[in-house]
Amino acid sequence: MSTSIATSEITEASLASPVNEAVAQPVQEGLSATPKWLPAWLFYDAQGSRLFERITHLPEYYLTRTERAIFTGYADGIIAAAIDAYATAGGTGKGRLRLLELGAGSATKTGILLAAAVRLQDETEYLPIDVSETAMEDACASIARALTGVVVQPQVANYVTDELSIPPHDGPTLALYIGSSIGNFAPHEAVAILQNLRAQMRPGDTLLLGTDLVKDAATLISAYNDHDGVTAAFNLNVLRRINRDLRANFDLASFTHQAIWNAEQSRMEMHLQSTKEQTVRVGALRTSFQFDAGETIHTENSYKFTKDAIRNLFTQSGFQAAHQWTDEDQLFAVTVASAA
Ligand code: AVI
Repeated sequence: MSTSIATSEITEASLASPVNEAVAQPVQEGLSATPKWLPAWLFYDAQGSRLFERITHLPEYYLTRTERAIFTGYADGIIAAAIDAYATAGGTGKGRLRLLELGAGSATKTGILLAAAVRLQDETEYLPIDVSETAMEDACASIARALTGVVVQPQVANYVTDELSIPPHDGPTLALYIGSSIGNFAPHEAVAILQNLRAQMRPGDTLLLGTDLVKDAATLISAYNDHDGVTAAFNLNVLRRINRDLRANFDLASFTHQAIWNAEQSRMEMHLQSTKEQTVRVGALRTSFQFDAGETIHTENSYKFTKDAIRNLFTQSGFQAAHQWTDEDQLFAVTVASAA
């Protein structure tokens, strides 16, 4: 080992704040792989979450406004479907319908369904489950501000990696998994998430799943490659996060955003492409990663569903589709399924 390398390692180590292992491990694994990849959850630091919020307002990103419009148009029917499914399954609990949500909801979309539940039964329990305490606090505060009659009982838990533990309830539960969040998981992971939820449900409980539908490639690609470059900034922000969390020296100007429709896998893919041959140092890992000109890092999959694929997903995870609502352009589907 040369003196200069030893010195730089000591300097990096001694300047180091404690290494964020949750970030270090997947970055080490993903950037050592061929082709290189990074997990999509790395997008969501404070800046990434702000950029995602901006994406949801972009004209090209039809997903959020379309799902919201379906909720606005059919909220009463959605709540009625959940209550009916409980009665049909012979549920005898005396309690009111409660809403549970995988992920911390925002007042806007979840609030539409909560408001419908409150209209029907005066008071509604709402149990958001999210890994981020901060996201949960923000969501609970905005729900509480926007709606009276909602009793919020947040739970901090990772519903992807850990077994869920949902408090018992003497009445029906409607679990929300909305916003096309299921689409960011590989098919086997999506089944595992829904099975985890199903294991905690009782006969007559229901799941409301929001899924983006397969459509023409041009519409999909522009939703993930908007004119103003907000999605590009969101994608590139993952490198900024690694620079900060792991003391790396990614030059963001030498990577470009790519959005690709993979028809065979039925998914939009996001990648970051290196514009030149370069070496990137990741101080906290004491490793450098080599990039060829044109080499890519695969940063996200966003699966798009046909109606058959939605039905299959439910069947594989122990649910049965009961009602489905879509917009008139068939962009997005909201399906209520009962625990089979
Ligand atoms: C959070 N998720 C459902 C978004 C999606 O559409 O897959 C994340 C996103 N990626 C690029 N734009 C939005």
